[in-house]
Amino acid sequence: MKLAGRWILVTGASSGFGAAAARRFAGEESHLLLGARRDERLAESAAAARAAGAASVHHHSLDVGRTASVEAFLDWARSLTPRIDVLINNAGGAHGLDPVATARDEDWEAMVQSNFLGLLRMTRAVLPLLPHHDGAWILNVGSIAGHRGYEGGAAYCGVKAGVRLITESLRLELNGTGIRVGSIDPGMAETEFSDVRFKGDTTRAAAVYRGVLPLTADDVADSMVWMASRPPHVCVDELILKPTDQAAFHKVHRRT
Ligand code: NDP
Ligand code: 8X3
Repeated sequence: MKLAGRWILVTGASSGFGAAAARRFAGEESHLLLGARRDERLAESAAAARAAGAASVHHHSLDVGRTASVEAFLDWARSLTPRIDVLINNAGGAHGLDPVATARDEDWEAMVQSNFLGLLRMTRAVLPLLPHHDGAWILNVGSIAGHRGYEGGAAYCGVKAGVRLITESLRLELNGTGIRVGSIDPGMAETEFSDVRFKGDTTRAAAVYRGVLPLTADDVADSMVWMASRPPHVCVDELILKPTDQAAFHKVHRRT
C-alpha cells in the first residue's frame, strides 16, 4: 500500500523510535501528526521530518498519561484532517529496574499511565477517525519484555504483556472493519530508553549496550513502514525484532 498522502499519527515522536518513524514515514511522503511532552524536542523531530520530504508535518504537545491532554490533541488533529490512516502507539518506556520488593509507586504508575492506559486512551480517541476498508492501521509498540519476565522488570513486562492482549482484543473487536491491528515488539535498541529507565545515569545506561550491536531506532522505524505498507488484506499481527547479538533478554553476546 502506498503511504504517500496518508495521515500518520505518531505518539512519543520527540526521540527514539517515534522520531525515527517520523523521518521514515516522511520519506514516504506521508502527512504527519506528531505528539510528545517535550515541545522543543518535538519541534526538532518535526523539522527533521520536513527535511525528509513529508507531505506535511504538524506537532502538538501530548501527554498520553492524561485523558484531557489526549482529547485536546485529538481536537487539534481534527482541525487538520478528518481521517487518520495509521496510529502508531509508541509513547512509553521503563522507569527503574528494581525488584518488586523495593520498587516505587511513582515508577509503576508512570509505566502504567504511558505504556498501557495511554495506548488505550489514544486508541479510543483516534478510532472514529480511522477509515474502514481502506488499509488503516493501529500499530502498537510492545517489547520482548511482554513475552518473558525478567528480574526488575515486573511492572514493565506486565504492561508490555498487556499491550499484546490489548492488540489481540482490538483485532477481535475491529474484525470486519478492515482496520488492521498489530504490534512491533523490539528487543534491545539504543535510544533514550535506558537513560529514562536509569533516570539520567548515563554510565549505567551505556553499560546496557556495551560490546553489543543493538538495534537502532531506524531499524525499528523501517519495520513500522514495512508493516504499514502491506496491502490492505495483509495484517502483520506481531513482529518481534531483536539484535542478532540478543538471543533472549538475558542471553546477549558481548564483544568486550
Ligand atoms: P525513548 O525514551 O527514546 O522515547 C520514548 C518516547 O516516548 C519519547 O518521545 C517520550 O517523549 C515519549 N513518552 C514517554 N511518556 C510519554 C507520555 N506520557 N506522553 C507522551 N509521550 C511520552 O525510547 P524508545 O524510542 O526506545 O521507546 C519507544 C517505545 O519503544 C516505548 O514504548 C518503549 O517501551 C518501547 N521499546 C523500547 C525498546 C528499546 O530497547 N529502546 C525495546 C522495546 C520496546 P516525551 O518524554 O517528550 O514525552
Ligand atoms: C525494552 C527491551 O528487553 O530492555 O522494551 O525490556 S528490554
